[in-house]
Amino acid sequence: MNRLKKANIVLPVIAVVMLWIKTYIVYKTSFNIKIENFMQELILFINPLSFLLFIFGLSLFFKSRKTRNRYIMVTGLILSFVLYANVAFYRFFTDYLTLPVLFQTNNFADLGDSAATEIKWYDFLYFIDVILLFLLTKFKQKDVEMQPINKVNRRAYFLVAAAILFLNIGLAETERPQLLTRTFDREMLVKNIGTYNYHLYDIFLQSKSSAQRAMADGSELIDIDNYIKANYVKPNKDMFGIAKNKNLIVVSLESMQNFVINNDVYGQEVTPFLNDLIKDSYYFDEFYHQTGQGKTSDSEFILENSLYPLSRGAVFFTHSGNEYDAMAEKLNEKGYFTSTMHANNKSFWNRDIMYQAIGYDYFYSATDYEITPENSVGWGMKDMPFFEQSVDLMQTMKQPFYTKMITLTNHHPFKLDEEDKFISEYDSKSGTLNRYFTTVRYMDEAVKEFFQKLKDEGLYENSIIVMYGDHYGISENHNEAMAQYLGKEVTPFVSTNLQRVPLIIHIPGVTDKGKGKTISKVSGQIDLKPTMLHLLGVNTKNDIQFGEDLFSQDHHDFAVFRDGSFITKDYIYTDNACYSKETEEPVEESLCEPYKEKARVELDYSDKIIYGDLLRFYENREDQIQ
Ligand code: GP9
Ligand code: MN
Repeated sequence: MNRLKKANIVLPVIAVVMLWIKTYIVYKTSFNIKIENFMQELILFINPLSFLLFIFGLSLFFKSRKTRNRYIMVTGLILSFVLYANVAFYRFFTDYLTLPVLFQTNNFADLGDSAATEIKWYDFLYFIDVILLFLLTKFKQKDVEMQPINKVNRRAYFLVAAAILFLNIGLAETERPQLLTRTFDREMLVKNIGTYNYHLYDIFLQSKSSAQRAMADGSELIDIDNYIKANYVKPNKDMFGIAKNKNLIVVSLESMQNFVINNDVYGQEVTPFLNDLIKDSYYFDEFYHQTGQGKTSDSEFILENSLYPLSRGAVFFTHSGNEYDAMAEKLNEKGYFTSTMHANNKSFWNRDIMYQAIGYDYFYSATDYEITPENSVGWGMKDMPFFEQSVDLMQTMKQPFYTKMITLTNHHPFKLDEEDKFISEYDSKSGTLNRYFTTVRYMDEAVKEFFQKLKDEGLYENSIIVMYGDHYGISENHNEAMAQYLGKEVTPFVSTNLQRVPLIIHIPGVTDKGKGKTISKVSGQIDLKPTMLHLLGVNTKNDIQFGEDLFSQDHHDFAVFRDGSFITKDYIYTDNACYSKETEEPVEESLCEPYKEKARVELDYSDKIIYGDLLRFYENREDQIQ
């Protein structure tokens, strides 16, 4: 009778250690992961470990040695292949693979081609551990039945794996707060939770949205379409097409809130240039940002689509494979060259992928700019060189063009080099708020130089310039300091008002030379798409959109936030209370009641469109009608 051979954990542990060390070496040699301190290095080092322990640990349950060895071999081979596929992809795209990228059929041909050209003769080294494993198991080919490792040891093994996982996540959370909900940058994810966990997370996101998409059949669109048609407001005849065939330059002003406009710090103006510019522009002083966790990317999403962002996660990340009917795409059809300009890593917020769905012709990202340590601060390239180099790039664009520029310097933690400080800091307990004024002031100066350069290069006359704040810069954590600055308590009412961001529409020949106007309509980023398209003379009557043209005489005073709060002409509804704008005090909730339903319906319809990818059906329907 065959004696049961005692299973040991030597082989799985060898497999784990080899793949672990290999992954770390690959991180250091094949990816360009920026490490700023010892803690980040430590996180990077341990991050492949927990996943590998779990996956190879499953081999402890096998009874047949042959099956167990085969499982270890195949697992090692698959993981090595995944790692290697990322390396090949990274060589070309400086980015990590995602499932949608792999399965987007129109991408696939290009991807395959470019990845293939990146394969090198020495790439077998990426499989060196698998080769070693193969040799190790080859000597023990004969199958024997094994006594599976006992329960206590097994439990200890998985406890260690779990402990490492929690340690990893704990360290990552302190180093990068709200990693999974807030920052959807693949580099950050790989750096903090490791390449294997990152792929698991990606699979999770993908299956969630696939399920919702699969269940949708387009019938939901009928109600939505009816609602939108019923609420459509006609453009203003005098404004429609006023900037026809002009270039459209949109500037996203990072973290720019409206309260700094026409305001000062100890007598020093915070935005001297913008204060002058608004006299030569249409300036909207009751305009709100409507972003959620996707921050800048949400503002881009709203602007392009006139749809609301999602309540969880960044739609740029979760629904980049959807069909959209974006402004860029519509302008492409009208013969515009469309692009975005942002001197940051192109995968941040999944922009490189989402921008394809939005339909830009080109994305000018970090690699298109000359970025040096001298012209960078904080998050990256400073706004002044960014604007300067961007105008140079604009001169190479085919006209008319639409470009959206995303500034960066006025980003938390609002750090500046000494030479870029034009005013002194504020003095409160919040360093964040204190510095905020100085970076806003820097941005103002950068915009001033930008306008000058547009004029010098002859681009100004033939363009319209739209500038808007993307989202708040000072969160509620700084309420105490904010109260000190504003000279009043930051109640929920005041907090809602602080979500105003500036919207400035500058039309040379129309608004300049003092012909501007301050327009006080309650409005939000959702209104940008129809407003801008109508100025360029592009119809939006058949578009699925929740915004309204800001110049329309029928525009409704209304803005909804992602959390269901809203603002009307007379009321603010927030934190389950209705406030009068006149008295700033809570009033009977029934006064807000009529608008509650509208807020709920709009957010709900918008979510349905995104989760169900409903615009793919809309397009079809339109084709059939034509
Ligand atoms: C990064 C920039 C800032 O590319 O858009 O993003 P944010 O943190 O403001 O969303
Ligand atoms: Mn931002």
